Amino acid sequence: MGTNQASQKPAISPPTIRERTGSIAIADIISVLKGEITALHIKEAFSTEIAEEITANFVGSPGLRQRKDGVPGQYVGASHYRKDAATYFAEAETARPYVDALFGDLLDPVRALFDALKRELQKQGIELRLARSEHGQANVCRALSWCGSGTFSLDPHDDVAQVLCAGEGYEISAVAHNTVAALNFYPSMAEKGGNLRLWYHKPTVSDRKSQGVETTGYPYSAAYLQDIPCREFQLKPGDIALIDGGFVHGVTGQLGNQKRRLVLNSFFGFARRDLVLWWT
Ligand SMILES: O=C(O)CCC(=O)C(=O)O
Ligand SMILES: [Fe+2]
Repeated sequence: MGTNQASQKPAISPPTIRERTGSIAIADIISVLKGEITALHIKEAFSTEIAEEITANFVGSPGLRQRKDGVPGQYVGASHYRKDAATYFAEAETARPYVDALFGDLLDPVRALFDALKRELQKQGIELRLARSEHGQANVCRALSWCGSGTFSLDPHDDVAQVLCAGEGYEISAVAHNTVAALNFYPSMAEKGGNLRLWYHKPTVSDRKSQGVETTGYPYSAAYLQDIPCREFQLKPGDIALIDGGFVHGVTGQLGNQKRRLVLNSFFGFARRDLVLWWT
């Protein structure tokens, strides 16, 4: 008998989803970190003024680059995806002034969240810090504008494979055994589309192997996902989405050419009981 197709059907994990308007609560962030909440969508979480300033600074940034790693997009900052630690941390150091400049003279809302979470975790005897190596330290966020064409502007993927397979010199690999929380701030959205779609499925290592995405978690095919229920978050500038990055997710295609979709993204999770690492 050949491979039993039935046994390879992807398992469905019903998510716990919270949506609300206003400020993000530290307790909810910790619930995502602990795997109690799958996705948290906060509408109008930061001001339009900050959103517009970040977007203008991104568009005019001298640090704006085109991704060349097979994921279509433009960015400011550094991504650890498919990079060894020496390359990633060196890039993070080089990009830091450009990432900082995205916020101009305004308060950086991502750093404000990082600082608030750090204070709360400290009270619980848990350290929160940026991932680091002898080559440098991660930045608090990276800015990305996805430009894939077709059904998705960012293809369906999970954020765990790249952490699990991060390789030599990284301290983040340990986080892959816990929840990899993916934090997204949205300063700008396209007129239509650009929704964050979350499938109710958390791939295992063998699921990834079967799909040929063991080390990247990217991209999952339409055929693989076709029978899995999903949910879409319709985002507006000023929204935050915080998800368990182990669930398959992607960004739907965008329509309209007046506005570009922009996300500030970071990852964090428990490396040890008393240590939460943060990186991009
Ligand atoms: O842009 C988004 O909404 C999601 C970004 C994302 O999934 C990622 O950077 O891994
Ligand atoms: Fe992701």
